[in-house]
Amino acid sequence: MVVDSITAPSNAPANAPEDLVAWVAGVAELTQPDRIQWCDGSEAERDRLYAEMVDAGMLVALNPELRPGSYLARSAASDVARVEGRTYICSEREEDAGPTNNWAEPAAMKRTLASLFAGSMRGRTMYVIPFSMGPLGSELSRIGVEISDSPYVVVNMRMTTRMGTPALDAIAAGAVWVPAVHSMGYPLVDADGEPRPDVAWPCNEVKYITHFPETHEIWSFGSGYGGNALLGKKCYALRIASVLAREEGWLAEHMLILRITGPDGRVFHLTAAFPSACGKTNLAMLRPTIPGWKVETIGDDIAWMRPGADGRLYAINPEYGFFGVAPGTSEQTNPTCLHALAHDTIFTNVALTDDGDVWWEGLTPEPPAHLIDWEGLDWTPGCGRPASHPNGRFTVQAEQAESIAAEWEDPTGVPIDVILFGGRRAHNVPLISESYNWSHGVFVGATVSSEQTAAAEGLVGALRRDPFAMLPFCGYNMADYWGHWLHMGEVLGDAAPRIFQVNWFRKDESGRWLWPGFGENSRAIEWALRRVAGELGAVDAISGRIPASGDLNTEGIDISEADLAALFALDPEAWSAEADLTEEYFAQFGAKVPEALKQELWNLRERIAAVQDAAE
Ligand code: TSX
Ligand code: MN
Repeated sequence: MVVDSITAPSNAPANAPEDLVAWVAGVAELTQPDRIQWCDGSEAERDRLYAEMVDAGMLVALNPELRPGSYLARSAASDVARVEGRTYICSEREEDAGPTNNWAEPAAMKRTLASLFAGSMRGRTMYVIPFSMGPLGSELSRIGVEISDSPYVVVNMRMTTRMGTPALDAIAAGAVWVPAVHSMGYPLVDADGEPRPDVAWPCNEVKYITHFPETHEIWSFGSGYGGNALLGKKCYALRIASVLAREEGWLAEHMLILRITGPDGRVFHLTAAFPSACGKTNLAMLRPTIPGWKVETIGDDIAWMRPGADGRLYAINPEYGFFGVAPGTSEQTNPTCLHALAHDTIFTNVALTDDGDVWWEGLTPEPPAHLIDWEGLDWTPGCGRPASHPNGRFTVQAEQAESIAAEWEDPTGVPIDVILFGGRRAHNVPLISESYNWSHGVFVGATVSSEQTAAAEGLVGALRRDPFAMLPFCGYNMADYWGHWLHMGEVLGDAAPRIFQVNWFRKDESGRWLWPGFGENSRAIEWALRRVAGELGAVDAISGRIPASGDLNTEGIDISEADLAALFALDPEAWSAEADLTEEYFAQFGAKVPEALKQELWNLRERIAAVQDAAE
């Protein structure tokens, strides 16, 4: 389905509705591509694109014996991550974007975009990519159409969303769809209109990742990387979906989803929100070390949740694949993930081995003697540069994970029992504690933080807040989002999931990890599930309810009584200082901070004071 003239948008599939065809024609008129290709999502289409990209030098085909069906892309050094500084929420009113988002007036941003997109696809193919976030036909799913001039985007969208003809058929049957326009911003003509050659990773110095929450539109210019370009993921499934969710009474969250079966066969479902660099994908593919427990994966990044007919909260994973950070993934940290990457995987910005396979920091204790690094340069172990970019990625279909649950595509979703909020905290926050009630849980989610670990992040040890792990992903005012969570608690009532705070990263004074983490985290999860099952009591503490002595299952691990006590130690002075920081943090949201969260801060101070009084 390729035509040579944009004057013939009739190359659209016969069932493409008029409004879709007109939108595609309008974007083509603006961006002036040489060709339009409507993507059907087939393997033949994918293989044709792979071959074209290998020919053009945009992809390296990996050794089919070692890594069948797999490819390596190397991006431009200037285009290696999401660009939060260039990400905008363009609501009519600035206060609806809130203090944690960049805001631009929608009409002004549309003018800026119109000039950037004008002619931006000259010399290129414009791909029309219909996709479904969530299983086709599910009440919880949503359709989108991305237009992109990047074939890399097409093959990645095919693995991370349900892309192609079935999504177009849903539109033809009347489904509402979100328009999402993407251009790398590198037309194959120069400023004088003369043809110019392509490059291995086209992009533009100028980047804009823009969202229009009132009209439910996405426009992204200048980057070909990850969440900047695969618009179904962060742009749609989080930023726009968070807006839709508030309008319609559901939740679009930056959470993994797990299915857990206990020794007695009882099944639980859990979602968990963590800021970056906390090992979310590792938890999504957890191998429990405690006998009799089984963990299966439903999703590793995003959960869409809605009250079901029985009043409980049901979750789907809107994605079809994983787009995860490769460095640090190993047989030790996440064997399930590593095995999923054995074939049919796209790697981006990792190193190439001499035998045509991939390597990244952390994959093996010893690096190979020679590599081609993520920038395409010769690399040897002593050279002083990392071989892969720290944000180097894999793209793989979820079904390739051996841990994937049979229910992961269930259109009704799975009923959620437990929600975890985690951060990376060397001090203060215990291994696990249970929220006193829903509004306390929302307070915990709203105040989640990680300690900064690198000077580049700011003051080392300072708290970086990442409320609900949604700081860069909420499509509207963060304080209004907290209000929506409080509202959902009222809707759910007694059927609401129980909320827990976890911290795998606590250290002693000498900087030693107090908790072994990884598969052993199943012990903390077991405690949470046994609480939900009503099998265990708990001890009221400053942060919430913590395990009574002996209730956390430590059978089979070597952990001293002193370390165990230190994992749950709660210092009232340190918590008092943290409460002061929380008050300052809330102040930036002004009058929008919900009363219930101010009350929770008050309650926290009361619990701290009670401990201090008892000590006197
Ligand atoms: O992913 C991690 N998880 C969650 C696993 C399900 N990581 C890696 C974080 C970077 C992405 C962790 N690192 C975890 C963890 O639970 N815990 C730690 C800290 C840690 C690191 C190494 C050890 C112990 C703790 N090693 C030994 O004790 C030998
Ligand atoms: Mn994420």
